[in-house]
Amino acid sequence: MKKLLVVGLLLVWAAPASADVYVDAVGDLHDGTGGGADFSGFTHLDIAGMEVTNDLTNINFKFDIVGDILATDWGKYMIIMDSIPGGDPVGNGWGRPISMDSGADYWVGSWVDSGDGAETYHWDGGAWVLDNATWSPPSDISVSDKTQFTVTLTTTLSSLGLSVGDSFAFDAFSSGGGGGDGAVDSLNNASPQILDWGDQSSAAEPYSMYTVIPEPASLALLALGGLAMLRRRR
Ligand SMILES: [Ca+2]
Ligand SMILES: [Ca+2]
Repeated sequence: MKKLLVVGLLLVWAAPASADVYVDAVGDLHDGTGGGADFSGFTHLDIAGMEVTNDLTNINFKFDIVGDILATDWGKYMIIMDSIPGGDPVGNGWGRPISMDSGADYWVGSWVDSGDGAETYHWDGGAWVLDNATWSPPSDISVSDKTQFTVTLTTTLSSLGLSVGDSFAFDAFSSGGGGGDGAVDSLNNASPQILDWGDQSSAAEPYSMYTVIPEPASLALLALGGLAMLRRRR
């Protein structure tokens, strides 16, 4: 029994944090061919992928970006979510020309300039409501990590109406600082999402999906419990 316990504890300790990884094309910003804007030099707006993780309290969205977001720091990074029936099929929390045809319920917007910051919104059936903002503490959401090529947003599950076992559909975008700037890149779309700054676009389908998991440590402890029971049966 003691040996099994030790093995079980080592498994808990060695278990890597699991992450759901989403991959986007690199170099998929419109280059101006045939008109519109040439975004191709804005590699800090080129999303390479995203990793999503959660524990029992928080959910983390880590954007992987092709270009250096420290050297060029005006990028805006956003997430649109459909987690419950209904929602807004035409807009989002920031009033950007970005939508989700299935009906958006939550919106996360962030910026890596001006000292970094982020906000969460929910659709209340008639309007978008700001729930959390880093500029108005206490805030559930934060820019929890930023490196040359990543920005990680952490917020509470409850701020997005989520509990363990819930699934939601989402897309993630990059954009510029203008209030009318659209989705220059979409995580879900391997082709250029828009041709010019102000173009309207919808979250690309098929949507990315994420299911809120029980804490990995809890799973490991459950496995440990199973081992102990097997041992007892013998
Ligand atoms: Ca991309
Ligand atoms: Ca894309």
